[in-house]
Amino acid sequence: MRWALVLSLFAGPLFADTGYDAWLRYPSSGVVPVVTIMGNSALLERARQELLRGFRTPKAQAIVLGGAAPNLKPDGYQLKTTAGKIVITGADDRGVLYGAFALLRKIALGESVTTLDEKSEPRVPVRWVNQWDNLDGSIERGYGGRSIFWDNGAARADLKRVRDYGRMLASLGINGTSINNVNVNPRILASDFLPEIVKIANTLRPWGVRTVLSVDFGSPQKIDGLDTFDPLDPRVIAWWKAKTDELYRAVPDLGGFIIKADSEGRVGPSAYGRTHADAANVVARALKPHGGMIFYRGFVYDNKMDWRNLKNDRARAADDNFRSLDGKFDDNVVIQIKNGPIDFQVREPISPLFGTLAKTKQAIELQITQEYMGQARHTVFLVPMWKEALDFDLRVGDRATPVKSRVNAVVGVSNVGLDDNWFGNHLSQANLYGFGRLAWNPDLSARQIAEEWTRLTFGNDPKVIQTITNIQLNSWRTYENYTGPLGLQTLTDIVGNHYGVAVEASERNGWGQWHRADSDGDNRGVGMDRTVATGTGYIGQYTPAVARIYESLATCPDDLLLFMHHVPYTYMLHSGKTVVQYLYDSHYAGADAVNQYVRDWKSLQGRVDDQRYGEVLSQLEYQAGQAEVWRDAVSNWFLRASGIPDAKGRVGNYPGRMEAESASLDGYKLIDVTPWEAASGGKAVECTSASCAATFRYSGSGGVFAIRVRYFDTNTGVSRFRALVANKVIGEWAANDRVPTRKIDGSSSALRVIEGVALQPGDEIRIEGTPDSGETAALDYIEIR
Ligand code: GCV
Repeated sequence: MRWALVLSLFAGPLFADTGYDAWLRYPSSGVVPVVTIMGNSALLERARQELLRGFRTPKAQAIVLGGAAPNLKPDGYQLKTTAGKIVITGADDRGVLYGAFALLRKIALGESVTTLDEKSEPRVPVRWVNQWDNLDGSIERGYGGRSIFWDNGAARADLKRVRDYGRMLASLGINGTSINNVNVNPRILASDFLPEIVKIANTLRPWGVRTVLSVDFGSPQKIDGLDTFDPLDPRVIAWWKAKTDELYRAVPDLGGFIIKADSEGRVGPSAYGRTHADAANVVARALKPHGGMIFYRGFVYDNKMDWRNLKNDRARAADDNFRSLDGKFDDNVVIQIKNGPIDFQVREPISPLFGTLAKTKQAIELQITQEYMGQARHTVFLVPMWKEALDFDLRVGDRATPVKSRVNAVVGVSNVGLDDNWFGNHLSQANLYGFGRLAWNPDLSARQIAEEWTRLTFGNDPKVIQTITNIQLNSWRTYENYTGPLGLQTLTDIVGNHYGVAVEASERNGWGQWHRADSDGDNRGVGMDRTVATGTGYIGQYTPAVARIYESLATCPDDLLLFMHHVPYTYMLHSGKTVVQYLYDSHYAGADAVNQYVRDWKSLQGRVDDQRYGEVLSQLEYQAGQAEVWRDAVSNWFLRASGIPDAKGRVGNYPGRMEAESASLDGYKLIDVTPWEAASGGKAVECTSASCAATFRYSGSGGVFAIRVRYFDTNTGVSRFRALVANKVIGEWAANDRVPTRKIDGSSSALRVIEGVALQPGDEIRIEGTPDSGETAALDYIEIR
């Protein structure tokens, strides 16, 4: 037993690791420091404990914690070595805690701490995350398991995960989190619910993380039965004041509220013909005496727009709604604006509202949870995208105006859950890390953040650092390449799970995520005309210098072309390719890149602990299979729409592929798949009896091949599959993946690769499927490579 323990300590990275510790991994050898605290607070105590837990040097090091560092913004810290002691001072105790984490980061990164003399302070005072957790324990757009805060309508009995989340947030300098969904259950403000909030706030407080509540604007009516929630009604004004006072008596450091109003079915001031300023200010005035803030979301739009009207445009909504209100908000109101004008698509331009609002506080809202970005089943490192947003030059007054210079707060929708690794994917943790680091210092480079995260999370082996950093840094472009390049937005099921491919799901409905790809008529082409000259006029919402760039085809960047303009499929890009050929090429490049990630990751076997090695490998292999579905679906869809073949002859030609519908079927029945592009040839076969089989005859030459089986894995049951060649079993598997669909579609399409199969001409390849609980062991094709 004892030897097993000793061995496991020396086994390097090969032991099992659930990923729970994220980037907070500390050396196991070295001497514990002698830590003295100057002062007395829970925050200082946390800082001390953290140093005792993680600070290790060859000789005992004295560390002094506390005391004010002059001339620092709130939360800032100073690290200084004086007379052999490391002294951590701060603008406040929270700053000292952040200084302790900064010191630990230095140690973990192998930096010298012998002659420290540095200060650091955050760019913005408010660095919050939002959680979209429902009180029943589910999370809207959460991909890492159920809520760490709530279960069955109350605070979770065991709040250990909340404590550990607070620690993770503090390690990044994040100083607040909302704890419930912006699509609010009004009960959050019921008086008898308050003790539940208190439990969570008490757990987060020692980490300097303020609790924030999402509140429903109709609360006065929904909670206390007032017959109105009109923001100008004196009874409503009094209600907000009394409710806020009550909350602050129980949670004196509450950060404030978030409100989503008049958006996606939430009630708002429009019910009484009032403005968003009326709505925000009534709540702001209740918060003001307590130092609380209201984050009022700029995400206001009409989701029932007439798609036939080519002048309608959801992208205009935020600016249209808030432009005339600039200067009318109280000073503790912050307009929380998503980075792009639509909704966290794979690529969007910056929201013009950042340039428009000049007399109103604003926050940039980024999405850490990967809603339209592969839902943590795909690795997509979002820091490069956020950097582009924060660095975007709005040219206000024709002067350099990066977005990061306009915002007073940075907010990220995080949605961690109960999964051991918090997000459902080890590599997705880098997004929370990167968010926190950028919120503190938006000037850090994406590479620096990726490298830092990799070293803290996977260790200092140069090959590991280089491989993981490269995957991360290229992953956004890769994902864009196979899901929605040139500003098309993510070509997913936008009225459903926002995950799998469904090219037309965004069209012909009121949600306004249109890409206007036409297959006939005079307008045959693709993209949404948002120009001032002939389109929706959206481009005119930018400052003149930015508008000029987007308005002209000559200067509009290729990456956003189809967001801004409607062009023929044959339109020549700056890159020298036609639009349609670029669509084909980028999809092949994207799918190839993910296959390369799999190979790259395999080169890390033995250099990364076995558990995370295996889990990331499965994730990347799955992603590679999904990238091919996307590739084939989108390129076939555009082949049909444009009628223009792929100059490289790939689209529609799949050597070695044999469709299930042309196999000899025993029990399997032919079905049409919706959307058609989600299955090869638009068709699949499914089994509605006890078991079925599809038999293919191999007619190629003899050799050793990989057999790739494309099947469907829904979330209704666990079907089983068996593959046989000449009656010998070559593979068996269960369709038990975690996917967000009950349907046979792009989200459930899955790939099984069986390597090293010897085939002779005439061999029978047989796939047997056994359905389970409504999952029909459906098959799309097999491919021999
Ligand atoms: C919480 C998108 C998401 C919704 C989300 C909304 C918002 O529409 O799909 O799940 O609601 O944005 O940000 O409010």
